[in-house]
Amino acid sequence: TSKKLNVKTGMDTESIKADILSHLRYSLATDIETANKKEFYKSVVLSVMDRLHDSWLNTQKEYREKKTKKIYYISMEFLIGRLLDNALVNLNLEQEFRDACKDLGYDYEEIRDIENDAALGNGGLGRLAACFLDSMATLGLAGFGYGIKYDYGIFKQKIHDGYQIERPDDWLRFGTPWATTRPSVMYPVRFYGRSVPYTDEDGHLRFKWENTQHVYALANDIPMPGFRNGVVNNLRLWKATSPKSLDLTSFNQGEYINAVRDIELHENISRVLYPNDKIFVGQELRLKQEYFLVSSTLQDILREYKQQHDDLRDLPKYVAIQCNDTHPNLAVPDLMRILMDEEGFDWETSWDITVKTLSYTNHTVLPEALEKWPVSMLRNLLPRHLQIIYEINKRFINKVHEHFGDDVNRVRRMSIISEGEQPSVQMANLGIVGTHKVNGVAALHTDLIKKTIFRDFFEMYPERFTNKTNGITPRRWLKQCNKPLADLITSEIGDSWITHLSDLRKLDDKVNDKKFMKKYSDIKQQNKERLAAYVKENYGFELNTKAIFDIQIKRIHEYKRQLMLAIYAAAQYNYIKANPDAPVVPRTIIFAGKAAPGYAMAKMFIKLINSISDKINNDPDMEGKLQCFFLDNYSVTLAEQLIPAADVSEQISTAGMEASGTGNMKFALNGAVTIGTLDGANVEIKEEVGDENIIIFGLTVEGVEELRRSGYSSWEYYNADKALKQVIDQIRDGFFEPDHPSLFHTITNSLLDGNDYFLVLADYPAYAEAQKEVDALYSKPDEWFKVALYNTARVGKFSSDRTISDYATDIWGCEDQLNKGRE
Ligand code: 26R
Repeated sequence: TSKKLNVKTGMDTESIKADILSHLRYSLATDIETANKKEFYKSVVLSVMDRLHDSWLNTQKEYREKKTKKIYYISMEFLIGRLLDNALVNLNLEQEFRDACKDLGYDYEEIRDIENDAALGNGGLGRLAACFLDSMATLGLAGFGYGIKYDYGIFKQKIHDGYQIERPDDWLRFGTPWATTRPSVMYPVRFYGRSVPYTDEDGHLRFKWENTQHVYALANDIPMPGFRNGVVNNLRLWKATSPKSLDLTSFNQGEYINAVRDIELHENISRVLYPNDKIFVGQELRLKQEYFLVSSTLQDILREYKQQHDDLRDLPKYVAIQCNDTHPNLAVPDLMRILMDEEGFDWETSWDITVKTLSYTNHTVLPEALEKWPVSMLRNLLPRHLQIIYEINKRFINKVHEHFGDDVNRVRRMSIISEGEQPSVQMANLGIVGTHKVNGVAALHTDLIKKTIFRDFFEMYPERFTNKTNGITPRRWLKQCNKPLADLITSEIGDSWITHLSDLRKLDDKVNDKKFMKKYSDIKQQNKERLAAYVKENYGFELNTKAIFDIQIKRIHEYKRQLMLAIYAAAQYNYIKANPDAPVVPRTIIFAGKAAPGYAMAKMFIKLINSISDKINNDPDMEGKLQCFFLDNYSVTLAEQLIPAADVSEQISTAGMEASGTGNMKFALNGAVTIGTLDGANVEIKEEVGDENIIIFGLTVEGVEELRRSGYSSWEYYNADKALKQVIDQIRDGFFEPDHPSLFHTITNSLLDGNDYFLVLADYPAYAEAQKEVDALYSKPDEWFKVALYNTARVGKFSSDRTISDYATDIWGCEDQLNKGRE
């Protein structure tokens, strides 16, 4: 072509090709003839980065120049997954890069699949943070993500002989071209030492934190582009590095070698993501990670602030800091410490600034997940912070007395410090007392925290509590992962839905449009076949694409009740064996999910699912009727394959235990029918799609309470339901594991002698009935796909754009930024 190439920023295929070739040669010292796929992938990403840099710099410059209020989202987890597709969708350069790859001899899909997931999270909380970054950029909010650049993300899961085994997730082995290290942005983070009182010039008592040890936090930035709006926000991930100034001159050779070897000890802080989901384990390294994140982030926020403003008393006017769960709640005492010890403010002024700047999101009511750091550990690691926490608590307890009078039990419940054998700091209480807004993540969840775990606090500070129902980004969870459906929708109603998801309501009218409905159902079939090919290729299983694809994917946890679906699978097996000639609606049940490495019961569930799967899949009588699979190593990328292919979405937690769920939203958007309990956001999904378009079963929160109060006995349910009893007996007696018949006794004991805390048996009969409804509906394809379409059309509320707008308006005080960003 005669057009002049603009190698670094040209948006045409020829410029992009030239840039890829230039990166191969000048960034990677290879060329198109000798490069391997990984190198080609790297050059592609570097070429994408070139096309982000101007917008990235301009966006940040504009925020500075206009003194825009900045929103800091602090999170120990960002489960962002792959970035290439997302960047290209947002830049609107998918076709150009596809063509460029093709012209250079590569298949785009093949290159895309080189990328390792950035799996810096456990599950819902981390993925939510990633969706929020996408929405903040798309809305044009000055949003900044702050987290840790773990060398190892969530472990890789393999299955050996049916058991989960864990392998390190070495995602950075070949580096990542998405992260830019910023040597100019580095802060010391201090630990240990002691708090020393002194009197300042004005005669005030003050404290210095002395004799500390320190590590450095080094900034690594990942660009977060908005959807086709020229905005590129920043995700800053801190990497721990050792202090540079080791005094090596006094060392002999042995000490020198040891000193260099010890560098690695400092770097251990950002080595690995803790793989616990909802179980608090009070390890010092984890506490170090949390303070490492908080300290470096606050230093960065305040340095940036001081470059643009001169009075820290205006901090809440220009800065909002959101803590993702209690994990970053040391921000409360750390900001107090900075304002008092380093900036010289008095307590009251510091407190006012701190509370008005910070807010905190609660993501679970499970008591075992609440962080309680031993006072002894804090005293050792962060003595000045502990001292401040004690002072916060003292002043707070006085307020409690003022508010409620002498109510010792209430004071004990509300105290930030819990006394007893092992005094500890209740991080949730600290978060409520030290911030101006506390939010739950779905309407039901917010009601529950007000009535249960935070009841006393709600009575004292009702205006502090607010609901922000979770959401998901429609860019990744429809436009990217389900291109055929996205294209069909756009051809019918235009593409405004990508940023205004409620516009999907326009599809409501299409239920009677036969031609449209044919296309809609064909796409589901096509997605099922695409998934089948993927599963064949990656797992070796042959999925029956004529069957209902019935999918449960999420962390393995007792309260999520994977066991209930496993029991249903076994019961179906028994039914088909006993009624070989009876008609059945074919089903393919698919599980995926990781168990925390220390969670024995969850790991046993995986083994059980695999044993039941083996039984089913190896029995010729099941052919064409029933299949069951556990897909190992669940990830964001695997979810992107599974969700568009799902017919049925399993959302079957014990009512009151799933704070929100976000997978439920992704499935509904992609036209799967939910079978679920009235828990978390399922309640709101039902309100949106209508009662006829979701299959709800089982105990409600009130029902659960009532049943427990009146004396639940799982034995009664076991004896009352023959099919259920048969399966439990089979599990107990080794039917699924003949070589080790007692293997699953931990499971059956917890169901029977342990009285089934999660009420699997209580809900099972209703669940089995609901599954019959699924079969009946699926047998009438026209009706089935109407229901499916109503799901796609009516879940616009669950766009994370809506969630973020609500945070912006009710918590962050930056609603003025919303309309600008939308253009
Ligand atoms: C510190 C440790 C005990 C811990 C690790 C991880 C505590 C909590 C978590 C993560 C949690 C609680 C989590 O992921 N919660 C989920 O948050 C989602 C987003 O709000 C919800 O959709 C989901 O229901 C909830 O379980």
